[in-house]
Amino acid sequence: MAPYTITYFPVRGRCGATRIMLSDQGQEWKEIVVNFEEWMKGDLKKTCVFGQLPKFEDGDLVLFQSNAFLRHLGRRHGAYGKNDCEAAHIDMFADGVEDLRTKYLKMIYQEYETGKDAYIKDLPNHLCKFEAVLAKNKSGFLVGDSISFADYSLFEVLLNHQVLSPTCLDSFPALNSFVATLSARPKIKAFLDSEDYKKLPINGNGKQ
Ligand code: 0HH
Repeated sequence: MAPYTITYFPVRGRCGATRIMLSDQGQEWKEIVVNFEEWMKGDLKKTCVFGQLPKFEDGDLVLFQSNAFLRHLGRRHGAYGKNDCEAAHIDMFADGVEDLRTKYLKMIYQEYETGKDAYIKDLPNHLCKFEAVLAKNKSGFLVGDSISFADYSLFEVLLNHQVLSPTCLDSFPALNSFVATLSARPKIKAFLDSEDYKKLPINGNGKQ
């Protein structure tokens, strides 16, 4: 039986990075898909610690907050650095990715029509920070010489941005290479090619 369960709406949304990480780590998981009508009944919402999905279960452990899922999986599967200093840097970069994700989601859900062009124009100012980190570290990962949950999170955010603006990584060789390398990891490639991945929209409002 799969040890992990994701309960979420039928979107990639805030579970995109978790699913990519689980795939790459060779893990199986069960999906419980919650549709709009079911959610609006309100019963499930009442059981969610912050009144929101996604929910992640690892046996008896029940988690909310998608970045907590990534951190938990990082600890479980050796993707949280080799020591406390690496872990601290991984946290730092994961929070940097979260800042970019939050800006992206605000644009997608609140100001797509009015703010998309300005968002894309400003994007290099955010991407250049991650470019500098990857160019400096040289291992192909954000921290140390092995993959961490922050890498999966950055990768997934970059995939979404390439849908928003297909040329957005063109002037960032390290980011381009990062996306190419992670996309080619066999288990990630198989997941990205799967119907399970392709059938889900990135966001819940049809914007991308
Ligand atoms: N910080 C949290 C995390 O990272 C944020 C969770 C969150 O925003 O886990 N949850 C939203 C859904 S994510 C939520 O529960 C956006 C996907 C939208 C998909 C369509 C939703 C259709 C059903 C209403 N939102 C519902 C709510 O707050 O009542």
